[in-house]
Amino acid sequence: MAPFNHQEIEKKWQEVWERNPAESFEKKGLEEDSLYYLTMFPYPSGYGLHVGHVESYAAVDILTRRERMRGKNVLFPMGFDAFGLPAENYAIKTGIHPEDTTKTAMDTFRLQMNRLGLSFDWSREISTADPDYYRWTQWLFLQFFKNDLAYRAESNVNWCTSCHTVLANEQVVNGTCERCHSEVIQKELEQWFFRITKYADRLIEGLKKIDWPEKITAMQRNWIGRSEGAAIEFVGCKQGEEEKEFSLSVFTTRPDTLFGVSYIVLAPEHPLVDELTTEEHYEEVVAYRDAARKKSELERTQLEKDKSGVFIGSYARHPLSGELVPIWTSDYVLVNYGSGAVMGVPAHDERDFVFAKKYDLPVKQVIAPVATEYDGAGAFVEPGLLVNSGAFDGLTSEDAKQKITDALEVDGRGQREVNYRVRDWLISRQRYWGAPIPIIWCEDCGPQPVPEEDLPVVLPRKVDFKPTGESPLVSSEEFHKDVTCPQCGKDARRESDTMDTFVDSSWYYLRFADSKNDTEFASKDKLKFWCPVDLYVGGAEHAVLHLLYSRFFAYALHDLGYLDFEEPFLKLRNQGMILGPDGDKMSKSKGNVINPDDVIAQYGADTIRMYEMFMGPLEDEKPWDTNGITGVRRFLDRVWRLTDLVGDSKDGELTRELHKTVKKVTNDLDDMKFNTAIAQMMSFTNEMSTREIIPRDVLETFVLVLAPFAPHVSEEMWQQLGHKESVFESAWPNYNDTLTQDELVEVAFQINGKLRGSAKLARDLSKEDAKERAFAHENVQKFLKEREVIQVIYVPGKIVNIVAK
Ligand code: ANZ
Ligand code: ZN
Repeated sequence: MAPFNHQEIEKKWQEVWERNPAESFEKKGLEEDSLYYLTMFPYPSGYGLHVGHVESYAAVDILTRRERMRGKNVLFPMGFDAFGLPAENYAIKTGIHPEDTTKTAMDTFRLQMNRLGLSFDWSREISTADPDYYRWTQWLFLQFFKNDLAYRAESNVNWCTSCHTVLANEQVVNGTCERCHSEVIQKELEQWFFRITKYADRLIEGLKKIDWPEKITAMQRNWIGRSEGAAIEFVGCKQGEEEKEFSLSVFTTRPDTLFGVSYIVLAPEHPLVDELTTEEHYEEVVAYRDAARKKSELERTQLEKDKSGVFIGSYARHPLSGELVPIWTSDYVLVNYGSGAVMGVPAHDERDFVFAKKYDLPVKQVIAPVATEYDGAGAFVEPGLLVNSGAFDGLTSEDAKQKITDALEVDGRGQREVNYRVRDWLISRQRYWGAPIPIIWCEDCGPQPVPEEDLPVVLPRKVDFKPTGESPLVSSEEFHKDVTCPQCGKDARRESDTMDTFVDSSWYYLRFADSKNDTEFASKDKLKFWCPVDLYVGGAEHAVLHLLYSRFFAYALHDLGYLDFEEPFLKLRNQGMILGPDGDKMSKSKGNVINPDDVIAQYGADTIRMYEMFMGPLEDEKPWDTNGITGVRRFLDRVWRLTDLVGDSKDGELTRELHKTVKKVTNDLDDMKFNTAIAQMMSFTNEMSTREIIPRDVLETFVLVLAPFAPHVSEEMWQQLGHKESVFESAWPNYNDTLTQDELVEVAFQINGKLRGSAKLARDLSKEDAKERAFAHENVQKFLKEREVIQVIYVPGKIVNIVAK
């Protein structure tokens, strides 16, 4: 029998599946029988699909097809995250409109996905750049606006010097732009924000309810960064001709160290710097502040970075001891965290220690280690017992935190406070290719929401793309200026910023539930039927962007009464990165990029699907291996040739192996262990290949198990085996558990070569288990007594020999 012609059979079956999507893939079902499986929808880049996309799509397609064979009704949709900067930057360079490049790219992606035999439900396809979609993105913005979850504020924002737009904190990576890696500077600008901070606590709490990789939940927890502590009021005293006092609040997570304060630091931008700087120090302070403004947040806060600062001439009075400590300004204190002021405790904080050593400030120990002694060589940052702290001496750090805060609270010199690292989400962008923010600016009435019946606010096609720092939409007279105030009817201007594309992707999974609805973003019934998502698969790079924003959206929409759940993605798994054959990250410049189209053309869709699942655990990083690809193709060829060997016969051993295989694949798929499931199928195929005749039922059952992995070959074999219906119309096979048990054999237990007992054990029992059985044997225990065991030799299926002194 010739090797199968993948081009021929793939084309044949993809056409059939496309013609009968409902019959092939969608079964009617009850809500309890319905699952929602999702992979992160792609940005349709001009480069087309890469092997990393294939990895997550193939994995979820396999699970989807398997669940459908189990009678489940699985929603497995696909669409495009179509707005975004690459298409706009390309337009600036070439003049080709983003709408056109995006459309071409989406056509390519769709074609490539179909060539992989992915069973997406294309009837629900969405594109976030489609007015039918962004109409609802805008509508959601308006709900947030009306409920005080979207607001406009002036603040110090991240500005990318090359993209000419503001960025959310989540898009600044090591002080550079997440997209183009250019420098990010701070600018004082008025922008639109979503009030994600309102949900900080619930977004932390909710992490306990979902089945996500620990790494991702930890990243979200850190990003939200909840800190419990106290705001403590010092009194800033300005001396001179005119004595003045100011209340100076610091935020600390360590109120137990209050008696160790030897100075106060204000952020350079703190308003009290102006009030408290004495004339003598004025020039130096202003120069310092100007220098600080040019640094990025990362430069300012990194532990390793040299600390700098200047004394501003005034002193602060300690709330409990009444002592006066000098006030400094330093850029290691950030203005927008806590109160922008810190109490310096050099003995117990590393940054403060470095600062105090540099400027010769006192180091006062107030916490003693429980077991060791403080040597003064660095900061002792652990909790311990209080010393040099007056009435609080002897308390543990934990107790002292409470007692000291209580003492401060009595007369209002401090109170408990929780701070969060996360900032509100800055969502306005001064760019073209995004959803317009549906707001109209009126000189008299201020920002007015566009009436819902006027949605969508359509992105005009004709604009000047050149980035100027202002949105390109300003260049469209018709869009920007031909507009009246919905409130008073006066001439007005339309908001020209567009939304961060992460707004589009924060709710797309909801639209899939009801993607054609033109009266609601999705109907309550459909949302209830399909959502939340049961399984979500995508890259780990979205840990704090998309995955945090989507959770915020779901919580907010839940509270506004649109959703009956809070968590959008019940189970999350990340696929690991596929590296080039050289073990490096794939990149055009290194020339190590594998194009899935080439692999499909040469080896077939079934081969690339199975190979990528066989490379290793889904979540691992793994290099491409061309030998591996040919190995998988050879395996499929071998399976294919088995059709010739089918006959009427019985084969007890093969049947037993078959049941083992069904069991292993079933359980491995439940655990998403694709590689070990495939390894079992391979070893079973080797076993079948040794036979002259293979019982028909054995091969048929095997084809059913193989089908989700290699749908084309399986469908073709199924037809050759005489079936009229699609293999995917058949039920996933059951296994007989007693048949999967290993055969038991008599194993001898020896001590120094003398027989002391025996037991019936599985032929391939592990050494650990076999040892355990031997040591548990009564007679072995009797002869072993207190003797020292030197070695245990195990020959599976034969003996366990204990060597003892
Ligand atoms: C005194 C102290 C003593 C502190 C000690 C720590 C250890 P997290 O966990 O990040 O919330 N801090 C407060 N506001 C700050 C700001 N705007 N910029 C830089 N640092 C700031 O850290 C809270 C701690 O960071 C606070 O507790 C404060 O230093 C500092 F043994 O206060 B601590
Ligand atoms: Zn008006």
